[in-house]
Order: sequence, then C-alpha cells, then structure tokens
Amino acid sequence: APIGVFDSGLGGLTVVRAIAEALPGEELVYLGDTARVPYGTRSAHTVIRYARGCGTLLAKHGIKMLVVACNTVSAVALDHLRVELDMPVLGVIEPGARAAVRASKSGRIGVIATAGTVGSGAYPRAVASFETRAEVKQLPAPLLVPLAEEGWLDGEVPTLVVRRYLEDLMRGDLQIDALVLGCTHYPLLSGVIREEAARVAGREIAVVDSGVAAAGELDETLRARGLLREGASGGLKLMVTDRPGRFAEVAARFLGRDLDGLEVEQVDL
Ligand code: DGN
Repeated sequence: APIGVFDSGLGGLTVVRAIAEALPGEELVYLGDTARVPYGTRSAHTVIRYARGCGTLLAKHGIKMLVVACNTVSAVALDHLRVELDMPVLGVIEPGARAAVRASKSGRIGVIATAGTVGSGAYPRAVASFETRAEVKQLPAPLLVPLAEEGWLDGEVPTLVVRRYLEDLMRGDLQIDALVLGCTHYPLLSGVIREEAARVAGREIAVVDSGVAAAGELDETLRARGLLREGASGGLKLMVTDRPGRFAEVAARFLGRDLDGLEVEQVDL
C-alpha cells in the first residue's frame, strides 16, 4: 500500500523529496490543496476542516500511513486526524523538534515558520516535551514562502530578507545554536539561511529541516510496524485541487527533479 502525504499546496513536495531519498522503495500519493493554499494565515478551525478533507480523500486511496507535510496543519490538526483515521499519522513538528533538541548543545533553539505555526506554539510545546530545560525563540518568516515559489533562492534579495529575519530572531541575549526550518518552503533557501545564520550569530548554527527529520521517523515507524517496502522501486502520484497552471515549474523546484512522466490528477474535496 502507498504512503499518503498532503500539504496545503506544493511546498510539501520538499517532504516527498526527503521521503523518497530515505525510503526509495515506497509508493507515495501526494495531495496538494492548491485551491485553498495558503493555510498559514487561516484559523485553526478552518485548517482542521481542510485537513480532515485531505486525510479522508487520501484514506480512500488505501494508504497504509499518512504524513502531514504541512507545518501549519501539523501544528493544529494532528490529534483530530489521529482520532479520525485508522492508521499511523505522522506530522513534521514532533520530528523537527526532536531533531533540534538533539542538534542543540546549549538547549537554545530558534524556529522560523508561518504565522499560523508560530502562533500555535506547537514547536515550543514539542521541544518542551522532549527537553524541559530547552528554550525556544520563534519568528514568523512569511516572505520566504513567495521567494521559494518564485525560485529566488540565492543572491541579494533572499540574502537580505533572510538576514533581516535572523537579526530579529537573534536580537537580545538568547544565543541559539540550532534553527528549525518550520515551513515546507524553507529548505529551498537552506543555503542562504545557513550562511546568514552563521553570519548573524558569529558561529555555526545547526539548521534542522523538519521534513528530513519526519522522513527519518517515518522510516522508524514503518520498520517497527513491519510495513516497510524494500527491494521495489517506488512511485509517486500527484493530486492537486486547483487547475495545474504553473504547477510543473513550481512542483519541480520543490521536488528537486523534473516531473517527466508523473501522473497529475485534479481532484475535488
Ligand atoms: N505548507 C505550509 C507550512 O509548512 O506551514 C506553508 C505554505 C503556506 O500555507 N503558507
């Protein structure tokens, strides 16, 4: 059976990429709710309603496990999905928080994410559940989303935007030594983020990609439950809720490869 992955849009393809790298034998079915993106600015109530729709549709595809690639959804809707769906449900926040706790020596952890994710307090809560002495400093970094979608991944503009955010994040006396990329889009900018974080802090900062961390935990969960598919070559099916449009270009950027031969279906929720 395949693994279902969904996101508010196409950004979750960065998580698909991480899963495909960690678990090349798995079949993946991806749903991007492109008709209703972004979720990051919506109320928890609305995000929960949308997430239920996405989870239910993927469950109809006979998936063995659901991965919620979207940080905003993971922040507010995971418990609802776990109650409703009869399968393991993995989000990106707990894995990201756990990886950050491991990566940090000082226990001072920075998080950049959408306003919705920051406002939910989900990262600080998850970090505290793993390490009560850790301190988390968060900042919404919404401008990184359109930069990633437009493919402005290096050079002057993203560098200045990232620098400005990181200066705000690190202002004051809190000396973070790990930084969580708490939004599906941010891994595309990880080069600039890593450089600017080191520049602003004056030393190396461990940059944690929640999607990569989630792929690692997915591997563990599948192994523990005897659900891992090995020896086969995996596949990917894409579903979106809006007309494809510039889909191929943007999707390829997040996925890190061309979409050649990939099936893309438009579905209604
Ligand atoms: N996928 C969203 C997230 O990870 O929070 C980012 C995109 C959005 O809804 N703005």
